[in-house]
Amino acid sequence: MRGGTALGAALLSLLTLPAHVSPAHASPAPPRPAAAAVAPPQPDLTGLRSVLRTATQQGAPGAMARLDDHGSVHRLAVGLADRRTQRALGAGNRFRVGSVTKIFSTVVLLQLVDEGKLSLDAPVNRYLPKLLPDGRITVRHLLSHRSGLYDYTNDLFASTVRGFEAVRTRVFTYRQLLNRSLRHARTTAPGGAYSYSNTNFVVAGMLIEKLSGHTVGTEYRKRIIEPLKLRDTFYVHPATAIPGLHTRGYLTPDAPATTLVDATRQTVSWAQSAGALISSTRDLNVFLSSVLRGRLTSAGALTQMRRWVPAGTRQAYGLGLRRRDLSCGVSVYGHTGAVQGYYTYAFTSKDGQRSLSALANTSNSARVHNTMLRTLESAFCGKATGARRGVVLPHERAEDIAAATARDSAATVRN
Ligand code: HEL
Repeated sequence: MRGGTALGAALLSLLTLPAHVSPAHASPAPPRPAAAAVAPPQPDLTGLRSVLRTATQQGAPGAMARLDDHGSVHRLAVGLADRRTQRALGAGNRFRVGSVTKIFSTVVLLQLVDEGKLSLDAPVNRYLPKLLPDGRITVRHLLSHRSGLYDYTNDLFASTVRGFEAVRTRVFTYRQLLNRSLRHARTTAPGGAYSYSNTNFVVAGMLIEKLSGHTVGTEYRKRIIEPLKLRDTFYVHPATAIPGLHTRGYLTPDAPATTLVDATRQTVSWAQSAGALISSTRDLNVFLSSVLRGRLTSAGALTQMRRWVPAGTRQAYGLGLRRRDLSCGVSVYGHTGAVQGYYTYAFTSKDGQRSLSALANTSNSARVHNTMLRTLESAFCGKATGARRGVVLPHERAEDIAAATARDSAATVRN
């Protein structure tokens, strides 16, 4: 860690401290010591390129990554952006980022906390009267996936291609999405164990719109996209096209050896504030580095964002933020995203000085997903990665409903 830079970032966050800073609230889990303090070894760019190539051999038409490391930039891209025209994937191509959107929604809400318009530990129903059937569910429960609200996408995408085609051009209201969740019993009591659910971030979107009086798209733009000069980041819902130069996205069907489905055009209305943003590896690196350096929220809000609850093997979840603990002892902070045709990986170091965003332009492939996770090992563990030292990295069970249907190493390349 570079003391001077960290001090500078801390001073900057103090200078930009909004008028209303929320007090620290009771933590759902004790602060985590040790591993987060390990400085990352040198990145392994050869290893990174090889991971991307492997992803393309496993069925992704293309894969790319961008590493921003203390001011140095490395861009890597292999394979195709468009299978029909055979256009090569370029490192600057835009794409759908899926649940990385959850960090944007969280930042907006934390800014509203900083402005005194929202309290993390207040019941959601205080701001949206009678919305939820359990008045004990708080804003913090939503953002840490501990509300117990059932994930309606489990039902929507039980059958991958059929489910996708049924929603591709649909436009949902938040209320319609929430109603789909409320047909089911809650998965935990409010404040119980982590249980990932898109429903939480649909309600987060409702809160943003209620408290700000604007659409989430307007709030992302005013509060994040414009201040950070993110030129590739768009919320176009319910439009179906990705603006400008982008990679197409190819959904892997459940049935083995069937043709990839071009899923590029869709409303992503089934996700909205839970996952409908478009961005680029550059913008995601700028954004995440800014979040972790405290440039978008008060220091107090960032502390809240990094209060962790256990969330699976070598993982924890804060507020809209994942922490992944890598094989070399380094922890990284960001989010993964899975939206039809696109797998996104966007993580940064504790000090925000090294950021890696990567994309494979396919989804619903456990094999490609597990390969792409290794981009983090190459970027933050370098040659010291546990895989190279013979440590077996856990083959990750995809956390979404893809887990139920995902094919593993028997998955085939489809042409
Ligand atoms: S799932 C996740 C990832 N998140 C969640 C969200 C997102 N994406 C979704 O909820 C989409 C689910 C369907 C995706 C689809 C595919 O792979 O294209 N799969 C199926 O239809 C399977 N039947 C937890 C992985 C995250 O990392 O946060 O993004």
